[in-house]
Amino acid sequence: ETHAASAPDAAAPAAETQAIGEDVAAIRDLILAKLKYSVGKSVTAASPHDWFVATALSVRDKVVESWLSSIESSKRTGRKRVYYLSLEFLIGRLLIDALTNMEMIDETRAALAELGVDLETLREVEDDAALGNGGLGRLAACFMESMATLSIAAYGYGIRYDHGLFRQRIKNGRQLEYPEDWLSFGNPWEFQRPEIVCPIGFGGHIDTETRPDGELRQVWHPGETVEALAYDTPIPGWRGAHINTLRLWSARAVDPLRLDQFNSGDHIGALMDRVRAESISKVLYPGDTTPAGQELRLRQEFFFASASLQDLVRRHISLYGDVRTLADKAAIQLNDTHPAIAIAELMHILVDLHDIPWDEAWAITQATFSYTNHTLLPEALETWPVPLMERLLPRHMQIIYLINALHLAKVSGEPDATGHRLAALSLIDESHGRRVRMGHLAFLGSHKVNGVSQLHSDLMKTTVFHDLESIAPGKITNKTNGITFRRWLKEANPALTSLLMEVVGDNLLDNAMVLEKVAALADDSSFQERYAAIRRANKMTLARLVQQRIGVKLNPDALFDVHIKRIHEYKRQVLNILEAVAIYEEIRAQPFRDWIPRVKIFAGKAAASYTTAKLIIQLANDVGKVINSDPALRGLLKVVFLPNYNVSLAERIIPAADLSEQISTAGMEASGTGNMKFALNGALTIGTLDGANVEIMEHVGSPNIFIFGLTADEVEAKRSQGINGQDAIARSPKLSEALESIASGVFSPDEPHRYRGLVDALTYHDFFLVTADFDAYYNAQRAVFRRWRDKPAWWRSAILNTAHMGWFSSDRTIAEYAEEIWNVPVTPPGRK
Ligand code: NTF
Repeated sequence: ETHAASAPDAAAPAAETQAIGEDVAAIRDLILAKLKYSVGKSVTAASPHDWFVATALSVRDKVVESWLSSIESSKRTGRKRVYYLSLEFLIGRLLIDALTNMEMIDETRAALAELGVDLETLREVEDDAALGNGGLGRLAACFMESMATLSIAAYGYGIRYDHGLFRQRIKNGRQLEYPEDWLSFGNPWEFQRPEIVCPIGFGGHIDTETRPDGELRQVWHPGETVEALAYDTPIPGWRGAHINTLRLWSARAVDPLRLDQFNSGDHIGALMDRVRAESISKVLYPGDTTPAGQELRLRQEFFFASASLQDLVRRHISLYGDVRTLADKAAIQLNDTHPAIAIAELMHILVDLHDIPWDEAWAITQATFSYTNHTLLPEALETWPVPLMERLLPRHMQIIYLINALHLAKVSGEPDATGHRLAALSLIDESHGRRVRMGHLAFLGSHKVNGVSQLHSDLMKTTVFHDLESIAPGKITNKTNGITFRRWLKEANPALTSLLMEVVGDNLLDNAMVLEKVAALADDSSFQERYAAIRRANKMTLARLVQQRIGVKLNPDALFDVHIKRIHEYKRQVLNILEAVAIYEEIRAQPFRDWIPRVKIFAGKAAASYTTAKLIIQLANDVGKVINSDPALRGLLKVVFLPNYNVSLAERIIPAADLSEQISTAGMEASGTGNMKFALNGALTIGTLDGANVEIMEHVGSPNIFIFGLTADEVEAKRSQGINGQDAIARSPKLSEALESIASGVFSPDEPHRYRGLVDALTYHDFFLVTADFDAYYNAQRAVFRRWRDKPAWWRSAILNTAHMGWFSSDRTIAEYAEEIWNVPVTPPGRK
């Protein structure tokens, strides 16, 4: 019933205006009703937050309408469901997202305007749902949106943390962590489901019983039980045709308090069980440097894996009556190893609770599960101490032993089954205490295992999963990551989206591949001008935000060189800072050369316990402080660190970036997804041949990306010769000067030796090969400058980046998972 804007008959535009007018009035009235009856405020008393809630509730009504019919239709058609298990969903804000996908944004903006309320103000008062750390969690959020867009009947399962990722403040250049409190004003998007509660056991003992048929059965009697309570958030796909559910579990005690204890005067002791139970869903990623922290993390993993498995098995049985058909009707995707204990939990459910014979249960399990690996970093590969598992999950530990025994029995018959090989294949790592390898468990319990870029998937086969791959050739596949264009193009950069739609048509968000049409305009000077004007406006907006937040004034005509992501040594923020220092010294030496004004923008959080990463944050801030206040630079170089990086800040920064820093040590960044967001929005990338950068280069063309540095193979070869940086430093005067000034306290006059250790590490033990890549990086930056001076050439490259990024839509990624891993159909969006 939509009226095509291009309809040839003259009556159409009038009819459309009228329809929109009616919509606007209806939306306005609905918002007013929500404000009054749900928020309980009058128009005169309402705060921006009240208006936000009223608006959210009004769009939520439309979402729910479509949600209920999606659920009904999945039931009716008996469709296979996808369950995405993830300890992280880094969602960000939802208001603009819901309005966009329900195609209500213009009408709602107009309705609010009639009420004297600005939608942009409401956008800003929503707290980010920051239930994730970085790329892995954000990927889960993009995937939820794309699964709904493609009408896949999917559920996301995770934890409803009371406190998401910490809030970062910078004081005297240093990171401080504060608790984040996203629920303090309530959450208008979620529905509590008090009737959906799963008991979660821990500890206790196991009895052996004899079943009526004479077989033995293991019965687990947990020593402690907590409850998982469901909260559902509807996730609308593009155009609102299909809505999925994100079901997050909150932990609570079976008994809210011990009344006898309370009445006898022990008011705090009476709440102990409750505090212990609730601590499970209290915070995202509790510090795991202590044994108590490690135990809590394992409790979180089992808590949500068990609740999710109980829930989906219950659903399957109520629909189909027989748990043995589970794999036909359910695909469970493990987002990294965090939910891998679900494999043992499903075996427990099938074998212990449903009396399914072991071999059949194992076949069902393998056919149901698949696993995505997101990192090869050894410190991130999860292992759990056997004694901890035995204490916390005694039955699951038994099951893991049995899986391992059968697995090793199968391979020990092979001719090459040396002790060394069996040790590498075992689920139990015996090399430093006995530990359960969760990656091995995830691999064995799955029918498919995937990496997140071609390079990463290839490296999986030659490194951590080398031995397992040899006994299951073909199990490892690649699914290169993607991003949702609804959020990262339309919502973050509406002006650019409109321009692109003028060229490619308004189905851009239905089929991102139509972006290719933009390539024909890469050299068109009037198109370049419009493209550049939009980007300049975005830079002005960001400049205002920077001024507000940290009081530094930016020149919007400077090159915005942006490095935003978690702070980690392998991501090499230090390499970027070193280049800033080198340029700083050069400008001071020759202040009147034709320098290009440039702003280096950093943002990102360091794990609270990661000392070196925190020192890197301090270095960026210290360097910025000196550079930004040096009058000799005449504003030619600025270095800023924006505090509290999160999804909503990324939505502001990315559309304003000219240069995207993707400079990890090759072989270490599994994929990257920020790299895709930047290139789509028209930033050029300076990067190594790492992760998805390789595929971005293949798509945008090597002239339109600045690739430098050692390749993954060269990194490996170089490391095997030693990682001393002295030679590289000696060969590069710029590098040695930059290091020398940092080490001598030029940027830390209050504590001259602050960075001595950091510089020593680079000099003598440069594992991330910063020194080895410095000159190549420096030269790549000079190539960037040459391109920047030639504006038509720059804009040509930027436009070609945008034009060729369609393949990196998460719709493409999800369609691949659906076809090659889950075996479920997809329905592309489009006008009904
Ligand atoms: C991250 N992994 C990788 O570091 C990124 O390269 C990748 O883009 C994302 O996953 C999404 O696949 C993690 O966050 C973790 F936790 F695995 F280290």
